[in-house]
Amino acid sequence: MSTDFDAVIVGAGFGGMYMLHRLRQKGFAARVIEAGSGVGGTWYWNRYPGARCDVESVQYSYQFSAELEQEWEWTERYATQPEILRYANHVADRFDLRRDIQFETRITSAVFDETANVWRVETNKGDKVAARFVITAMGCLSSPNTPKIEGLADFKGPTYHTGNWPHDGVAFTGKTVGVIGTGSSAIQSIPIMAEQARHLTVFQRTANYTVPAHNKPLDPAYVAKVKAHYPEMRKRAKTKPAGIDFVINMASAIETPEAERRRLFEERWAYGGLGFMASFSDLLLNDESNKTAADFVRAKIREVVKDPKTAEILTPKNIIGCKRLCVDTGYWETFNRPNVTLVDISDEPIERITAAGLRAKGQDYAFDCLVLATGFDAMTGALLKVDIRGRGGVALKDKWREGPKSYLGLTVVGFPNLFTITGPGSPSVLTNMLPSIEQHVDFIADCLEALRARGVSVIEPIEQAQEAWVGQVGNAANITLRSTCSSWYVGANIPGKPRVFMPYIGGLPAYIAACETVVKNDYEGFALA
Ligand code: NA7
Repeated sequence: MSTDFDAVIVGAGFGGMYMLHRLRQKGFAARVIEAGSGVGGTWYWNRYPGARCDVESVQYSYQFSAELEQEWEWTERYATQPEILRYANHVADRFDLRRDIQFETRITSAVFDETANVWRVETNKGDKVAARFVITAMGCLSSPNTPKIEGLADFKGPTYHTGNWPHDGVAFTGKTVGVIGTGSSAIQSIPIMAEQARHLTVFQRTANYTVPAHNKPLDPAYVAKVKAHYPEMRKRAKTKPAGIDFVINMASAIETPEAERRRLFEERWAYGGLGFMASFSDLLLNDESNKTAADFVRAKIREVVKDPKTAEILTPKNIIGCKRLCVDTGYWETFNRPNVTLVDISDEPIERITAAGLRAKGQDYAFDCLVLATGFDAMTGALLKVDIRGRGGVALKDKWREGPKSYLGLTVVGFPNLFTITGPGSPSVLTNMLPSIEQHVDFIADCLEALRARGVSVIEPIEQAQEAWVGQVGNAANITLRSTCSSWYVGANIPGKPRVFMPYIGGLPAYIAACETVVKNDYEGFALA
């Protein structure tokens, strides 16, 4: 049966762009379908003030092309959203990707035709495309979560979601603003919105931990050094669980004498960034060790925030690093400003949104603009918005009713020739996304090449292999404290979503080794036909 393309790739973020490039290199015909009008995925949509990557720019970048690494100049330790988007556009131009990307088009359905062994893909623009493979590159945090708060449509002012921000920006100057949420997006945007707005009211359901970024312009001498040693740095990063090249102190927090422990925390705090959680190796393994880090950060909040009552509300009660740790610039300091009010809504949900603002705990709050910094239906949200049907017409959303199950986070039983880049069951959001994406893309491209060489047209995981992998993902999650709190990692932010720890927490090196073993053993765990 002839097809329009060997592969349809869904999404033109970093995953989709590199997938297209690799497939072209191997002589496959591919079409990328992208909802936005440009490339960049996460960095195309998340344009809220202060949006930045919390992995350092020299590490959050592609490594497949040495020329690209050498020619691109990052300007700050943590790149801003506009800079990352410029980078994505540069990559698209440099590798001439746009001619195979269909923009402003959403895939509505992908149905596997078992008689012809092809995927039949339909879009909201009326396209009907047949392809041997469907490869999703839809991002893990790309389906914004708009909470079902009563009266949301009644608000008379503009409502913005951080994950789908207006492209022309928003002028808050002279305005009063209400923000719901205190996750990473809020923590990055609140300090900037507070500088612009006449008054900012922050509605906090759960206090969050954040570590200072200590962002700064990159020193040209440092950049030159990185450029001279990129391959070594990338190689080292792949030996680290998070795929980020920072030093992990292998000592136990609780077994380290208090003065020394404090010195090490202070050192990491002064350096800034996510490496704080690598101060000791057991911070996410036992409560007592975790408490040493949590208490350290709690004390920092009390040092910074002048009003003791506000400091108390801002102080997280849960485990540090259980919800994703945030990285900030001036977050807690912002609550010392006279034009910022913090409202604790931890004990009672917001009653309703009103025409003038919102009502919480029996009190009315008025503001001109409402910002929903309420996160995403993570990891499965974007995938399940598409009507994906495998063998027997079974829908993926039914197959995953009890939570996502996959083989290697890449493939699903009953869904032949479907690959999910950074899908649930892969390290993805627990790692530096760029190397994780590249590893997935390389795996898929090599797999398609191997299938073509053997004249195989259908690949599908075997139930037993999938079950074993799901077991491994679950066992890894059970060892850490990370699976114990109500985070988006377990789907707890979306009412009704099954509680399953979705990413693989065994670390990037173990994951890469598992994939390599599968390939070495002739695509072990897959049925090839
Ligand atoms: P997050 O981290 O999911 O944060 C969402 C925030 O919104 C969080 O504080 C939530 O409180 C809050 N929220 C969500 N729904 C409600 C309702 N109904 N009422 C009050 N508060 C609510 O999303 P972000 O966009 O900040 O960050 C996502 C990731 O992007 C981040 O981890 C980085 O990887 C980059 P909760 O904590 O659920 O009580």
